[in-house]
Amino acid sequence: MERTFIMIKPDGVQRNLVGEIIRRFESKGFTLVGLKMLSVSRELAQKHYDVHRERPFFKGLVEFIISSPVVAMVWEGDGVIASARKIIGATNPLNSEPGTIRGDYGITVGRNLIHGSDALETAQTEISLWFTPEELLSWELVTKPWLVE
Ligand code: DAT
Ligand code: MG
Repeated sequence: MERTFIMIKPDGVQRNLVGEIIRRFESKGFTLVGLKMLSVSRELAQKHYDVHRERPFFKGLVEFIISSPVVAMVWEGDGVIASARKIIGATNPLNSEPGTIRGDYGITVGRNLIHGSDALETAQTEISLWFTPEELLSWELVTKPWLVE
């Protein structure tokens, strides 16, 4: 079953949007299989954003992610990776559609509230970077027959 890594960034936590953000993935019908709050180490932040290492915003991005606690999650379901990206919205919140998390709550790219894996391979890499296998649960929603045929 497909899984994706989602992180509520420090701004999402500080702005009391943890419940609202989790609600959107829950209401959609995806299954939460891992959840933890943590202060991110510089090393983890740098590894997570390694693809952006050469970009001018890299240093500021790492400082931001380690500045205050985050909520890290793994969500499961058919098509969850692409669907979560739609729920999250475009990278720059000024371009994100209303109804998306970034579109509803953000105005600047450096404070865009949430991270979501962008493809199957990055999802797998990110999940194993942030969670141990023991921290991930395999379970089935009792409502599943009412969500999928
Ligand atoms: P996304 O988070 O939508 O996958 P990304 O992977 O291109 O976007 O970039 C990772 C994060 O880096 C993004 O959420 C916010 C920050 N970022 C991206 N482009 C930026 C820019 N031009 N200026 C400042 N921060 C930027
Ligand atoms: Mg990205």
